[in-house]
Amino acid sequence: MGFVAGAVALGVAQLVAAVVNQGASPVVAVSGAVVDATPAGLKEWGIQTFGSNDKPLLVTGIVVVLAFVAGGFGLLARSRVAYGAAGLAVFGLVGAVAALTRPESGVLDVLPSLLGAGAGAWTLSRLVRRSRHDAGEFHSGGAARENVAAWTTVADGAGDREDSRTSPGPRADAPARPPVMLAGAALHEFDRRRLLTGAVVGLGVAGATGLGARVLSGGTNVVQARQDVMKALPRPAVPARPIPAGADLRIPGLAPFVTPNADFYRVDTAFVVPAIDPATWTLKIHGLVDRPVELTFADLLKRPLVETDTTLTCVSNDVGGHYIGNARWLGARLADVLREAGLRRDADMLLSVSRDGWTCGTPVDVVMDGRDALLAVAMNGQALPAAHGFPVRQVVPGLYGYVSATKWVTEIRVTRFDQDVAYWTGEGWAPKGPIKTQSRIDVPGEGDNVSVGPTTVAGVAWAQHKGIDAVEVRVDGGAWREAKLAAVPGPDTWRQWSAEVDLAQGRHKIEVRATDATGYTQTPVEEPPAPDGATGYHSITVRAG
Ligand SMILES: Nc1nc2c(c(=O)[nH]1)N[C@H]1C(S)=C(S)[C@@H](COP(=O)(O)O)O[C@H]1N2
Ligand SMILES: [Mo]
Repeated sequence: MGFVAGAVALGVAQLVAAVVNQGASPVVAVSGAVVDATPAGLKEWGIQTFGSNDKPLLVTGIVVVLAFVAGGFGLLARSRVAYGAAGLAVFGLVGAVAALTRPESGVLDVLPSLLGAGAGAWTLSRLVRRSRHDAGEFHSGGAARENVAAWTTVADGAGDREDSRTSPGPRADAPARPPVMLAGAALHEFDRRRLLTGAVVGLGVAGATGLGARVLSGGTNVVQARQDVMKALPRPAVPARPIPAGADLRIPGLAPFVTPNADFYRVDTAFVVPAIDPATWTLKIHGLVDRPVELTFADLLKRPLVETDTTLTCVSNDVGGHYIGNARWLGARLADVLREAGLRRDADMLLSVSRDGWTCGTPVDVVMDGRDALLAVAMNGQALPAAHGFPVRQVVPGLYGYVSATKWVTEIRVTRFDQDVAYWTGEGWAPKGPIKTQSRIDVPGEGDNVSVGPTTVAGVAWAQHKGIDAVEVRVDGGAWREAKLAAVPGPDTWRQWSAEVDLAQGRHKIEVRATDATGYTQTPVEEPPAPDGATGYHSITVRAG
């Protein structure tokens, strides 16, 4: 029972992991945590002794240990179901904590362990109930034994029911069973079959969920593949400009200049993150080109790679929204690849296609104008996280994600806007999506209480590929006052800002607006995100007291 419950827990956990995040499988997370916690000497011994088999061996070891521990939970459940369930809960917690301690983990990563443990505990309680039905009534419960005696007597016809009672007991409680149930041995057999069926069903569920997880992840171990890519990442031929010392004002509550991968917003239509093996990945470039090409991942890594700091932004943001993040990308120049393929003059759109069929239409002139439009393979020094496009995605400074940032990209069809329609354009969003100049207040937070007198207001502003020239704030509709701008490495990232405002007692509305390097100042006119990006000033209300 314990083993079956453990198998169900593991199967469900793997399946949830495949759906939620390629990297969050509890077994993989625990393996990773074990490896990290292993002293260097022992680790090196493991690598030397087992070579590249060290990881499969570790996983096998963990699974064997899990099988024994799960069997132990079955034994615990014999005295009380709750003990077994508690064991599984501890199991789940260990998996969840291991998942959270992995680099780049997020809160969602606890789901596989917790849902798996829940499914295991439920299975255990069902199985124990089936076995109780058997053992409880015929081998342990005193009252049950008594009832058996009573029924047996009746069945034997050996006299009057009163006389047959061998011990005092609530005769009225005896269930009114039909005579066929009287043969104790037959009932015993029947219940054992029920228990067996339950166990078989449990194993079936475990197998099916485990198999489902494999199918969903395409049999590709993305965690392993990412680690391999990480080892093979070339140095940039063109390193990014160093991030200036003053780029991060380090104000608590203010978005950091570089968004860690684990905190980076995620927007896509993929219910299951595509699992792509870089060894078989190719990028097909065809359509309005003289020489269609199909690049492999190795081809891409052989090209001179460029490193850039670029802020991605989603068109779906309300004013003040958080679907925005800044990362250091490493990748091949898309413009060079297109030029080599013989880009035709009449082409004005790149219809990029993701492994899962999602499409994106990018204006050719933007990609070719010299900005750092990349086929990116790394994000903040790591291979792309599975959720952010592993192994290759597009990054184009200045365009909203839905027209530029194709993750899991496998194909670029060079075409024309008057001939093709990309995924979101077909849903009514604008065909071309230049990012609108915007700004956001991060500190204080909406509705915060602050003290009377000077208060620091801080946030970020962005106008990718133009650059931010000024940020102003005003209180209660008063005069605009210039904020102090943090340093930036270039025009393609967001820019932190801060300002001091003096607040009298009471409620106050604080607003922000930005001016980009073309001289354009944000419009106060409020527009919703559809069809081409929200406008208006971000504002917060605080109470000074
Ligand atoms: N394959 C694929 N790529 C995609 C999308 C998608 O749905 N599928 N969404 C796009 C949108 S709308 C945005 S804003 C960015 C978000 O990138 P991120 O999830 O890495 O932050 O990815 C873009 N690339
Ligand atoms: Mo987006």
